[in-house]
Amino acid sequence: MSPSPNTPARDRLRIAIQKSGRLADPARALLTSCGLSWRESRDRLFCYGESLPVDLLLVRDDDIPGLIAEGVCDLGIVGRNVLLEQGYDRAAGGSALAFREWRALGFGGCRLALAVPDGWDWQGPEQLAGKRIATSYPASLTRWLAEQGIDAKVVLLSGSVEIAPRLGQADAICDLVSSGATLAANQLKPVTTLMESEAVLAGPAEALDATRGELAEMLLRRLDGALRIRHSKLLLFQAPRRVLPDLLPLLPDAETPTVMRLDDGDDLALQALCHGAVTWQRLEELKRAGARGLMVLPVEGMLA
Ligand code: PRT
Ligand code: ZN
Repeated sequence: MSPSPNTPARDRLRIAIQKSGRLADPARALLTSCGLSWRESRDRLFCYGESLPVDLLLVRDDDIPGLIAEGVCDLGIVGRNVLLEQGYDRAAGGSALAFREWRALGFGGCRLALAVPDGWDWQGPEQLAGKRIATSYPASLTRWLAEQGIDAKVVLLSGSVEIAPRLGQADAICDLVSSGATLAANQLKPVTTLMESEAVLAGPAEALDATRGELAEMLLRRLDGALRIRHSKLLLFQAPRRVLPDLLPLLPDAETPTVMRLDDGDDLALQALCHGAVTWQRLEELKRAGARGLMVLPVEGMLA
């Protein structure tokens, strides 16, 4: 949905993130790593961007898709589970999809799973026919049940879904799981995954206007760089040219290394950006294969 014609054009980008909760700190840290900084307002609901015209709105995660749909915010960081749930809900109500996932962000990982009491001899989804399933994700569950061709009753609960079977409110549940400890503590076992989730950058389904579109593109470029180097290290070392065929297989996660010749001899200086863990064991393997002067450096930023 476009903002109403009476809304004055905004030339600052506005990003909604969770005010408090699991995604609040990592979302802010990620945006900070993209070079954003803010002057905090006293109520801490709105943070004015200082380094760039990019402001933050601190809200409940459930409000983020709607804020994007209404054009109040341009982007948001929210769990895919929330974004899809609200998308399915809007689709079921006949609304066009006004928001979509722009990037997966690699934190806040969890899954929306169906869980049944430990004592169930789980044979498959058809066992759910005629049963009551408690969930805070009715649209996702309803859609999945329809795909499976199962007629079950969806019991909507806003919280404490895990205790519903013990309270006799439901026969099974559909809820978010990460470690599985909460399910186990409630004598439940996960049997099927409906959706894999993580924090995502959400944005409007349609393009932003020119000014905010350019800001969003710049942010995406920085974000892609930040995500790419999140677990990366720069590896510097020297080696005789003849051992290269032994060294390169030890760097399967590295981008094509930069190779420089040292003097006129056979010696090379190499630098490789490794996207996996550069452990002591790996350094020792490289040394055994003929590398020397191995140095591992953190990577602060990257712009492709
Ligand atoms: O106040 P607000 O509405 O903003 O926050 P909220 O309470 O709705 O959300 P919050 O902060 O709990 O979670 C935000 C997002 O984190 C979710 O939408 C998911 O995308 C993501 N996330 C990742 C999780 C979990 N992991 C998770 N484990 N959200 C909830 N849980 C619950 C899970 O359902 C279980 O009850 O945490 C409990 C512990 O999980 P186990 O499996 O480790 O025991
Ligand atoms: Zn919430």
